[in-house]
Amino acid sequence: MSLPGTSEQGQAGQPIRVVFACDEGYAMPLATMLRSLAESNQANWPLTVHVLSNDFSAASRERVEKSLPSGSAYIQWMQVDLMKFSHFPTLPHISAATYARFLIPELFPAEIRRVLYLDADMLALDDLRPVWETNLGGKPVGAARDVMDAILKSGEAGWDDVPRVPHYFNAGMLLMDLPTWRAERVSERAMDYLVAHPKTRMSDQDALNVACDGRWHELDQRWNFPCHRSGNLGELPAAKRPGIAHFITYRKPWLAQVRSQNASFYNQFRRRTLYARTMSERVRDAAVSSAAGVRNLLRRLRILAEEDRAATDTPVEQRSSNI
Ligand SMILES: [Mn+2]
Repeated sequence: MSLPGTSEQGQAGQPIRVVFACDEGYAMPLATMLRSLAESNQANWPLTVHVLSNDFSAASRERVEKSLPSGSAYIQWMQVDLMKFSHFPTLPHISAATYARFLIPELFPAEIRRVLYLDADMLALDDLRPVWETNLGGKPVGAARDVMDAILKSGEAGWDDVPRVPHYFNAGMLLMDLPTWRAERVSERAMDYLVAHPKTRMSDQDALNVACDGRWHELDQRWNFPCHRSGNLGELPAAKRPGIAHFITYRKPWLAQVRSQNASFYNQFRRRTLYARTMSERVRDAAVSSAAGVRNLLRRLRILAEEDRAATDTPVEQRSSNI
């Protein structure tokens, strides 16, 4: 039961407040995500957006702001010190900025009770009002299940360094109830986990899953839809499109070398920002993508040839060495 005046009831009609945490190196994906967010949330203009970063130049801030339709959002840039996370693990496609989400509860004043944290490697494709107004049932966070959840439950080998929780969520979209998060010391307990398990596979996401074990509200996966192997979003009928598409793993649709099926879908949004690719960048991307395609083809042909050889060769033990 939620009482009048609690954060649950207080969200109806309240402005949507979104938080991102990213470095300047992610300015283009941030601008593209914000563009998609603004375009799919006209009913919610002006959106309130906070960007937490260690380092984001004035020129890049301006370029991100000018990538949005005028009047669509108010952006507050918040400088955060990520030094205290410098000893925590990162991956090639995950920077220390990922830990900035642990700071969110201490950065906002008491009157702000709820924020929607989002990764910048996403596109918002629908009005966020329904997810924003979700009743969290007194839990500190709402999140959607991660693709890892099914892998862990299947008992597949090779994932021993991911914590075993009953259900495993993706930390790229977190609907945070700040008073409850603070009261349950979620950030502190997540950091304790990282100190005790510095080699945990999914770093901050593992830590948040442990800290929120049994204490997270499950949101529909359409609000954090994993897009690494799911085909071309542009080909989905409108009714099946996710509310928020999340380009998980290293397969980012803006990287020509990964040949993402969503590259052109992503570009529909990117090209309306000040980070639209120039003609020479498009030519370079086409060349990079083609070269990666040829390398893929060669690799597949090599595998086929090896399979063929294995099937027709005499057994290894009967072969004489020719070295
Ligand atoms: Mn992400």
